[in-house]
Amino acid sequence: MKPQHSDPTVQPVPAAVTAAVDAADVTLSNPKWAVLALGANLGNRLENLQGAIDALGDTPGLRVKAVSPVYETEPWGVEPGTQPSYLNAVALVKTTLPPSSLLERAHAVEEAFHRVRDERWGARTIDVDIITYADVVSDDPVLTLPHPRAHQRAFVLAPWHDIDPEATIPGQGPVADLLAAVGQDGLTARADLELRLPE
Ligand code: A4P
Ligand code: MG
Repeated sequence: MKPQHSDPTVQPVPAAVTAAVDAADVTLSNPKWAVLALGANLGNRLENLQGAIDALGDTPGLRVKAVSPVYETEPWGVEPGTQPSYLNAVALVKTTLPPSSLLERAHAVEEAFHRVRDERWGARTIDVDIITYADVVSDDPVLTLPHPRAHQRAFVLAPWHDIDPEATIPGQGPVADLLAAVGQDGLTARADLELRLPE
């Protein structure tokens, strides 16, 4: 069953978004694994995360294969007390979309949730970042792979480790080691909240 979006900041993904991605659905010969990090600290945060996962699952050429537990996390990169806390999670996807189309799709999903970009690291209804795409390494600022800050962030590493304990970040090392190095301060596992795979 699709989530009921009772919060005014949560909107169903318009058909136009899916249609726009159809045009960009350039297929590769074989699907690749990608790791997506999701974060929300405005509106109904859990519904926003679930809605984004469902919208990603509706993408031609993309299957959501695993969804992590949910963590409540202190905002990173801002003055303490100036932003609501986040809910963060990680999704493992398999996709025939090339990286640029996957980023386009991530942005379309963010826009469908009325995300407003007014300041860097500002509060947001939903953020969808690409953490890794196969073993691609790129320093292109439009799409930096792996995500340049993922290895420093417990709110990415902890949920990722939960669903793939053997994962590694190309150029950085095993997620388990990176998580041990950064620690889990500011993170609370929310066992009372659960995200579902798209139907
Ligand atoms: N971009 C480059 N590489 C990537 C990538 N691998 N994935 C570009 C996604 N986007 C990538 O992102 C800015 C630009 O980064 C995009 O135009 C894209 O082309 P954005 O989503 O518009 O803005 P942002 O997310 O505010 O900026 P940034 O620098 O990506 O922020 P971060 O690093 O993602 O941090 N605290 C907690 N507890 N939990 C969070 O989820 N998130 C942030 C955002 C800050 N603090 C947080 C959390
Ligand atoms: Mg982002």
